[in-house]
Amino acid sequence: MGIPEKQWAQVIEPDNSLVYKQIPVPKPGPDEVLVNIKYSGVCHTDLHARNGDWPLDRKLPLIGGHEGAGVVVAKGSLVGDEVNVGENVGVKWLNGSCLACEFCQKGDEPLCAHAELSGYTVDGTFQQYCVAKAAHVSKIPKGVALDAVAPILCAGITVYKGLKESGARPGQSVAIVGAGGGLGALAQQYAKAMGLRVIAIDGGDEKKALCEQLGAEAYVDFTKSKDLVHDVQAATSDGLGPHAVILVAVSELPFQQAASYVRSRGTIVAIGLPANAYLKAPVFGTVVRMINIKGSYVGNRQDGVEALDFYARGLIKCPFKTVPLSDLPKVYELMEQGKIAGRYVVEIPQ
Ligand code: 8ID
Ligand code: ZN
Ligand code: ZN
Repeated sequence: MGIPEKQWAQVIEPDNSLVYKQIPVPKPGPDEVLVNIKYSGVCHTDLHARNGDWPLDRKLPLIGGHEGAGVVVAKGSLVGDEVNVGENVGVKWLNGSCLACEFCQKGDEPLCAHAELSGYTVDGTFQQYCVAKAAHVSKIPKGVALDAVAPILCAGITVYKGLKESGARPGQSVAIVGAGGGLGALAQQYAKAMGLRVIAIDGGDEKKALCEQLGAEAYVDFTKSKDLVHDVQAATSDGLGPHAVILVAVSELPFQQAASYVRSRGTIVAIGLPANAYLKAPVFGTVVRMINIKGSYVGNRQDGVEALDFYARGLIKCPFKTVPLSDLPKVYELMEQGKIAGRYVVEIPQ
């Protein structure tokens, strides 16, 4: 089947409006592949990119999307046998990096100063044909369904990395803040697969039902709790609070609360990126309780391999809803209202 000249895409215009239209199919450069995207997850980062609310310049006009699962249909002259036409691959947030700086050499390529970001600094996966650096696409094992695996490519890798960064050990407890959202739902599944005990924090009964289905041992509703710090600590078996806190909410308040309920010597991992927000913790309590506060940003290529391997082994089961690419504005609307339990995946027309 030939590669067409034109394709459908959701384009963010310079005035931030989203227009579904036909555009030319891009051509891969020498070190790139062209991927026929079949499905793409919709991450809250895509909404930040649409709204332009981060202190980081975006390409405009821009095609968003960075949880793309599809098939390689062409590759550049410098791409060897590591990726071949016909193989299933994932296009992630990290579209490419220099591979030569200290961070890249040490496997910290998300920190590369020359990193290209899918759906942010380069066009992403809300189009039929997407270009990505061959070195950075994730191989998707044959037999893995491309719709269900799509959310792993950002949400899955990111929370898996964040859980590793937390240092929490099997048998210990982890609070997941924003547990009913896209990252949070997957964080619960990875945490369980890693032998951790989950306290889910989110709002509303739909998210409560989802968290219980995903295996959380406790659910704290931030919209109903009169004393969130007490309720989170009380949810641990000895009342001393969770060993780790994974912050994947998109509001500032939980980033200010976590230091009050985390266990002494515990670790708070900030992953969510609410606009204009600050982390806050009392110096006294942080010192005398030896609290560790850190950030975690997506994952490197090996984190991707490992997160996909957990998935391929059937350890990560997460519900998702599928809608056509043309319905992307509706997904953003629901996301803005905090009404999405789990993830939406858009089906790309073929
Ligand atoms: O590498 C990274 N650090 C990375 C990677 C991918 C995504 C960071 N992110 C960022 C996104 O840009 C976004 O800011 O993580 C954040 C979460 O992305 P998401 O999971 O895709 O968003 P969502 O599906 O909308 O879920 C957010 C959840 O937070 C809950 C909401 O109810 C929703 O379920 N929430 C909010 I808003 N306030 C809360 C609160 N006070 C809360 N949950 C608990 N307490
Ligand atoms: Zn993302
Ligand atoms: Zn680099």
